[in-house]
Amino acid sequence: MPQLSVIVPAFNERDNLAPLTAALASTLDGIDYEVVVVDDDSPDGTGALARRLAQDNPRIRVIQRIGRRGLASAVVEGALSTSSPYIAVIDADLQHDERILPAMLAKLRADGLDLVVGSRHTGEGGMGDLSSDRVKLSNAGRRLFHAISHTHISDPMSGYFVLTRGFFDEVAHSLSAIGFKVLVDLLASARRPVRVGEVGYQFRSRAHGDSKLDIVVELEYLELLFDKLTGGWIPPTYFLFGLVGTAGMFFNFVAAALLLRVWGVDFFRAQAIGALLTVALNFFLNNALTFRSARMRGAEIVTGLLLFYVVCSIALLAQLAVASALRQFGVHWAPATLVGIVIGSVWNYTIAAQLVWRGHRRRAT
Ligand SMILES: Nc1nc2c(ncn2[C@@H]2O[C@H](COP(=O)(O)OP(=O)(O)OP(=O)(O)O)[C@@H](O)[C@H]2O)c(=O)[nH]1
Ligand SMILES: [Mg+2]
Repeated sequence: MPQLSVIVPAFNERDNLAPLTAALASTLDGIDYEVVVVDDDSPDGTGALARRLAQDNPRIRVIQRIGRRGLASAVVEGALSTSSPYIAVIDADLQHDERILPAMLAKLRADGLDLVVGSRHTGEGGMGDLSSDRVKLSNAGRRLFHAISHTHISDPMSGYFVLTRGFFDEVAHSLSAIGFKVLVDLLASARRPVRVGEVGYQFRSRAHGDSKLDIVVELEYLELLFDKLTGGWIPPTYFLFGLVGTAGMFFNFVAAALLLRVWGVDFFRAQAIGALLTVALNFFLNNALTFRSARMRGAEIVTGLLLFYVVCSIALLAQLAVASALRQFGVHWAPATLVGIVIGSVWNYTIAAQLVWRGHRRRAT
């Protein structure tokens, strides 16, 4: 049985795999290890190349997921597929300096820690030539992490770390497995103080392939934090649904105002057009963000949009029914309105998730 399983999440990383596995072979000389490449059916053939490499090197294994995407879930499933007492996670694109891996493992064992992070903010560490915008984003992420967790660690945004099987098993069922920030997920899922250590390294720039980091990844980090803060009781997609709905309210107001005051449309029509446009806007935003794992394309969009209009109308009726029923029981207008809004939005979310975007990603647990 290998002592160390090195999990490598890889999407469209064909040109990086051979250099990475060669670098791992030379740095991990003397350690009994295996490499688990977790590929999400990359169009560039990363999975096929990994299998070819595995033919020559029995230390390499491949998991190819079809119809799935996601860095965090790739890492979690890679770790679950192994049995070694130590698990490392390293990016495929050679940005993480593999030469410190033996030192990270040695520290984990010698100091009896749960987890050792490859850090860009300690000792020899550095951000390399990462753009100043990316550094700012990373710093904002760090601050948010420190707002939800008491673990003292200089680089919670790192994707490079080694942990013990025991610690992984302890938190595995509480992981959200959303987005890119697996380390934040692991640390925030622990129900006790985590024993962490850090080893510094210089972040390298990407040699080949494209970054997968985009605005959705940032939103996913907020989703992850929301999931951790609510203890998994409220679906994180509801949080995005709520954000989209709030943005829609502002849009509705501005659209109605423009129609009424600038284009001289009468009051009732301005309300109706504003509301219809807002539902369409909400549909497209939810399709692109909230329910992106079941995103509709092409002709599906037309039926999806029509269905969403029906669902929203029913939600509106439910909202009105609840608010007026409460009013009849003598409840003050403010709580009656608020309860109506909450019932309407929960109803809207639930039916939209079940009916319009069936099969969107749900929590693993
Ligand atoms: N299996 C799998 N791996 C992924 C997915 N998204 C990203 N990865 C891998 O996760 C690692 C980190 O992704 P990157 O795009 O390098 O993100 P980053 O390092 O924050 O951004 P850059 O500095 O621009 O490279 C890489 O090895 C990617 O191939 C995914 O959906 N599935
Ligand atoms: Mg990268």
